[in-house]
Amino acid sequence: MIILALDVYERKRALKIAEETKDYLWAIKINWPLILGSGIGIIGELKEKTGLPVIADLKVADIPNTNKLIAKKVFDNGADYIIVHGFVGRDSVRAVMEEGSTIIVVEMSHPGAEEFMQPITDRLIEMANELKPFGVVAPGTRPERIRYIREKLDGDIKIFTPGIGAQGGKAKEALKAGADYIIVGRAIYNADNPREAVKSLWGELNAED
Ligand code: 3DU
Repeated sequence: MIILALDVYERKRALKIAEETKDYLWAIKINWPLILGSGIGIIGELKEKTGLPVIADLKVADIPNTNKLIAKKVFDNGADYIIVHGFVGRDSVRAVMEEGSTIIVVEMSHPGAEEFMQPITDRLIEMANELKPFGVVAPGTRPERIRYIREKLDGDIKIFTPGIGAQGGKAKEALKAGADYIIVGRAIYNADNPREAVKSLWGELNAED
């Protein structure tokens, strides 16, 4: 249930951290920093090295045709899931879903998300319930919002929560509030020993209360 947000630029560093941490991960999430730094081929390399699913967190937010072109390229390169913004509307989201397994952002974890996103979260949840993506992204920094989103969201849609660790969110609280997967970046990849960092988080999550 732990997903590593592998936000480094360098291919070698990314592959090393992925290999060191893979035993404790459900998937690896990559974002623009790694794709811009190492190229789209990093998806296949990560999959080959770790055997884990790769989530392409590109937060695609464009017109349907451009969204589709981006999603197709990402899935052709081996990604298992893609993350898309919902606020661009159903047609743009559908265009991505036609290409492969999709995760829709319904609320972000940073303070600024309260400005424009939180006011439309209800409508994004409604859209998710209608389109039935694999999952949604909810803020790991706000357990009360995870609980709220879990209540309104169809039971078979998974909840992914970034914001754990460096942004202040607590893994156990997020899971208790209804998250299915927690996303952790800096707290693992910037640790002196990423393997120990993820192992200790895994141990904490699997310990009896
Ligand atoms: O803060 P961290 O270093 O643990 O990284 C969090 C990752 O999750 C990072 O890739 C960021 O772009 C992504 N993310 C959020 O942090 C918050 C969101 O609402 C959505 C994605």
